Amino acid sequence: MALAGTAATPDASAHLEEIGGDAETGRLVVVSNRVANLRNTGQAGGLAVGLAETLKERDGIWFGWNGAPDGVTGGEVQVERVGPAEQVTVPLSPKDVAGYYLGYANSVLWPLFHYRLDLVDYRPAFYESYQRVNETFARQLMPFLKDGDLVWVHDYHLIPLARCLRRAGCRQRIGFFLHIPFPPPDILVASPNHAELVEALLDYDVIGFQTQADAGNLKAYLAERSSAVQLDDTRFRVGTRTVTVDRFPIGIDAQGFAAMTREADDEVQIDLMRRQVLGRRQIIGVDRLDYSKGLPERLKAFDRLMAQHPELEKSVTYLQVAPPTREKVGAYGDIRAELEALVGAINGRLADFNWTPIRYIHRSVDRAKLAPLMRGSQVGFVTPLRDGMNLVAKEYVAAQDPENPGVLVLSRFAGAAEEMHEALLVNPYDTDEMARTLYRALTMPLAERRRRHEALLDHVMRHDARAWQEAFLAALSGATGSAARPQQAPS
Ligand code: GDG
Repeated sequence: MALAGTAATPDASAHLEEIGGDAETGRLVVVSNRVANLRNTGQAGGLAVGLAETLKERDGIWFGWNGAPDGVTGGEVQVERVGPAEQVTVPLSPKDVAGYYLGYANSVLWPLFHYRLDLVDYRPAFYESYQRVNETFARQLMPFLKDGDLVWVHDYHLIPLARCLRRAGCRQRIGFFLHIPFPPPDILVASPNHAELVEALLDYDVIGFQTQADAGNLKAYLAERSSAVQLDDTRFRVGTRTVTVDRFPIGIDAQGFAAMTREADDEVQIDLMRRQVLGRRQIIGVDRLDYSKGLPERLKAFDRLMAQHPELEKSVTYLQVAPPTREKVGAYGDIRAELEALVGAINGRLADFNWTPIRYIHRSVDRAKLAPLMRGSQVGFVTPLRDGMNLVAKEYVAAQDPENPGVLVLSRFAGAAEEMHEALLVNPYDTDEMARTLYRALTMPLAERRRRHEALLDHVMRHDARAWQEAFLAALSGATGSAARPQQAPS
């Protein structure tokens, strides 16, 4: 068992026993669709950095797809040793990249779980591919598992993995963490596979969600449509086993991100000084270009702000970083076209020779630049239509100067809103409210900014990536579900 950020000190085994891991082997086995590069985590976000550090410090495995679109499903497994950890990657065929990854995961589950039934592109062949890949991953992972391992599976790509592992004879504790929202029963049942998906989830010992609301949605489904018996707030009896359903809100490497703002990037500093000389404030948004992030709604709100407050012209700019993602899925091309048309229309109407109101970057920006860019922005504009958590909201808070902090404007429909009460919460569908709130953020007195930021920063620092991992792994270590599991013959 391994904990984030804990060095392999001589007393580590005592700590492992304390939380119920097996000190002899007790490894952590992380499984996710893509494997973070354990050699270079500099560009990665919170999850990859946190888990990679954990695995590098202690024995462990990270297993997943190698990311290439042209392999053979079930083909040769690559094992790379990085310190005490192993990075294990497997290939997928073009047919399964299309069916499992672009298809079922990103054209069915992603829109469905983000409440976007209008964008679900359901095809039976996608589901077959999804099942086939999960079965193949399970078969390829089995030889790497040792007694006492804790297996931690991540995200919607791999919901059936525990079921497939159990069928292959796996008796280790297996936990699942869903990074994205889990919808209410009325939405979930629109999927032809809802019953199989939930049954497969129940093969995990711990099912973790970002929020109380998400955990509540699974509990509501179980109450309405399953024979699982609720034992207490978080535990269910499923046949002879006990399954834990709980919230484990993900955090960021808050110290690390704050430290990045102190390593001044020359270009960012020059940009900041230029804005200071011109008396310009900046609103910043940082999101993968995804329809769940509410980007057109944000642009419309900025446009409305400018229409209502013409005095802000030339004194406020909006910087939106939106790197490309999943471009082979049709809905992503549509959102890009919509966004680019809006940016062009608003800039064309409002810009002057010496002022571009919206700066839109459709490329990935270096992480070392993102942190100081956030610090130099007076408003963090984070308004997804639906989001599991949203790490950018936490990064923006961690990046601020506590003496003169900016203001976080946050969607009510981001998981982060369940925790970040001192942000200015908005409904991302309400353009007027968003425009009013942007104005309030831009004109907020220093004392109120400091009061709000202090509370937010305290929360982000205390509930960081390490705390998240520790909480999840403690729950998984303590899980009794698999102990009561009857031995299953390998199929
Ligand atoms: C999923 C869930 C949940 C963004 N642009 C650039 C860049 N980023 C970084 C951000 C942040 C990460 O990517 C995005 O994380 P989010 O949480 O905002 O969103 P998703 O990618 O949708 O993540 C989400 C998360 O999983 C974790 O559980 O919070 O709800 O949807 O770290 O800073 N990084 C760099 N350049 C960019 O241009 N380097």
